Amino acid sequence: MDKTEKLALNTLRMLGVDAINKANSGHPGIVLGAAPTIYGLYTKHLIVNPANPKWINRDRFVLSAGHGSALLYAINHLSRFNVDLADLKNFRQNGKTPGHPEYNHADGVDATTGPLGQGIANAVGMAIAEAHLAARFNKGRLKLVDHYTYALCGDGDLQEGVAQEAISLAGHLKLNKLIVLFDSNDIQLDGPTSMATSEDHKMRFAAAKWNYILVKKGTDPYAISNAINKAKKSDKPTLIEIKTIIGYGSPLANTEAVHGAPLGETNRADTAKYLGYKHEPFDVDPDVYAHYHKHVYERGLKEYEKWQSMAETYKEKHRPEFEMFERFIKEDYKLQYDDLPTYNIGESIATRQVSGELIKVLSEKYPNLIGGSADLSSSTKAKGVGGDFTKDRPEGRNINYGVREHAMAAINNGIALHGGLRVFSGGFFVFSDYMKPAIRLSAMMKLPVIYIFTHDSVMVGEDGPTHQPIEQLTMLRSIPNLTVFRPADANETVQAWKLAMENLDGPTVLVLTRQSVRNVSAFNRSFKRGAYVVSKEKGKLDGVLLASGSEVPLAIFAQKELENDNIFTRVVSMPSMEMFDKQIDKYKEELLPEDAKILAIELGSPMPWYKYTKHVYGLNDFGISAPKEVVRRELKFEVEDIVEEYKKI
Ligand SMILES: Cc1ncc(C[n+]2csc(CCOP(=O)(O)OP(=O)(O)O)c2C)c(N)n1
Ligand SMILES: [Mg+2]
Repeated sequence: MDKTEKLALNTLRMLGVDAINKANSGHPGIVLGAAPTIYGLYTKHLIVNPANPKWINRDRFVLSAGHGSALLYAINHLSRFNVDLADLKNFRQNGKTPGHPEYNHADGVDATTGPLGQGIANAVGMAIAEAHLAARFNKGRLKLVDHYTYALCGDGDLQEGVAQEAISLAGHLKLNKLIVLFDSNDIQLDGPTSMATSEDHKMRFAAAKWNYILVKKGTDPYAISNAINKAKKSDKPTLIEIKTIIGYGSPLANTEAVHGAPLGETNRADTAKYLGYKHEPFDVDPDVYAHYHKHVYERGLKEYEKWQSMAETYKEKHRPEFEMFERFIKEDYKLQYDDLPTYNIGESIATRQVSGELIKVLSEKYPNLIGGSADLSSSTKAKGVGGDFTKDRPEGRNINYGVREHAMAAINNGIALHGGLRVFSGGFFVFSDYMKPAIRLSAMMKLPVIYIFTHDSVMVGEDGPTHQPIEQLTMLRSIPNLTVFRPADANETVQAWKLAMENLDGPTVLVLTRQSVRNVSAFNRSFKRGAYVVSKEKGKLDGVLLASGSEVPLAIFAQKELENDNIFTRVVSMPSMEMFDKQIDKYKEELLPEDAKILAIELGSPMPWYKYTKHVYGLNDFGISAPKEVVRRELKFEVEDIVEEYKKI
């Protein structure tokens, strides 16, 4: 490395260290150790355009080891993304540079990371999106989509289960444009990795059908760059294990003490001395800016301009395809109710079945809709159209995630982050527990992903309590910015799917039945308000039966029984608490009058309903393994039980 290169690399290190010192909080170990990796990647490989940071064909970079945020902000500053010195000085202080990288704060952050392991799966999702879009749109040498996806991970990322799920699928799918850089320093938060693992990474990745490359000298950006060159030639995804020293150059190097505590003044001074770095904190040499400008900014800009002129040619030669591509990117689709099927009142059908039929219809309207299930598509009916997405047929729109729920959710976050595609997943509702960490991140990142969960209550029956959800609705309804629908019947399912497709500001969950339910609703303009009167009182209002999902038809039967005793109730269907909670008070009060008796009914934990009423009929225990009719009887969810409960009030 020449003098400027050395200074550029050390500036990257020290900007991170100084931001952490100023904040008196952060993780300098990875900054000092992995800076050569990031330097090698950004100055010699990564193709980005900081002036157009969302350019669809940019290379993606996911900092899976999110605790290295200071390193990402430092390189993004030097690369002229919209992170200025003031933002670096304001690290972790409620601004553009949060403690862990957050999507949609500063540019140049392709994913919110920090929960270890997730980022690797996000990167797998991005690589899937790239492969799929490339197969759908590229024409010979005219390649609208043709980029790499990189991730930087640490020891901790690779210890997480979600990473292994994603690694396994990536190897199977031969996602050869995925390159994971492993900051292998043999130290983690509590001490040496040897306290917790003896894994052989080479054998592990070989077993998953990955290409594996070892870089022994992790201080040498050229060695790292060469490894990336080799990785680009592989027909498999590549793990580059880069041996590094945590806290390189500092007196605390190679110890866990440097993982997550600021260096402080003295150690900063010693580190600078070791590195031969003479600049004060946040004083960047003009040569360093010029260096990054040339090797990241201008190099990227050139590629961007090449892509643009290629895209012009593409547009001339293949106008319909180009227009379709633009619609994919802009998510420029509109749906009318006339486009969707309707179901007759009185018919019985499982809502999962309705959802399966809708996916086929919606896939016509939305040619960018892709997704699949975690080995349950025959049960969940959540199956993409156009055949399977495979290594030989990446244009297929059905993804077989395997029994990998957690990675399925995290991969779908990656697909959504990539842009250009709408994505859904399917699984058993009870196993939403396996996906919670990734669902939380889709909500935090406001990603418009769709989660289909079927087998939504103890009415699953014989499979028993392990497969019978109880507390899952409570869990999901407590996640901010997540919209949960539990439609009552076929027509509500159609309306929920429509709103899910129209929700571009966050994830939507559809909670569907395994068993047939009687269709009791017609299209209702108030459905989108989250709750509405599905069956009016036939006389002077005595009270309200408030329910969701399969308990709505049940409530309507109870309403009829009560009428025989001249007790007139109103049945309110509440498919979505989140939507209802956003309504104006007047609507809420009209629907659920303050002085009315309200009985909420749901086959699940009663907890979420107490904000609407103190009378809740739910389940406070696990279910039982028995035919669903027996379960209903044993758990007292027959019509007469509801009637009796209401009369008690
Ligand atoms: C899911 C999850 N669990 C725990 C943590 C807390 N945590 C952050 S970094 C870290 C250690 C990671 O070790 P490694 O990846 O080797 O990073 P290094 O110490 O080398 O920087 C832990 C436990 C986390 N961020 N995410
Ligand atoms: Mg480590």
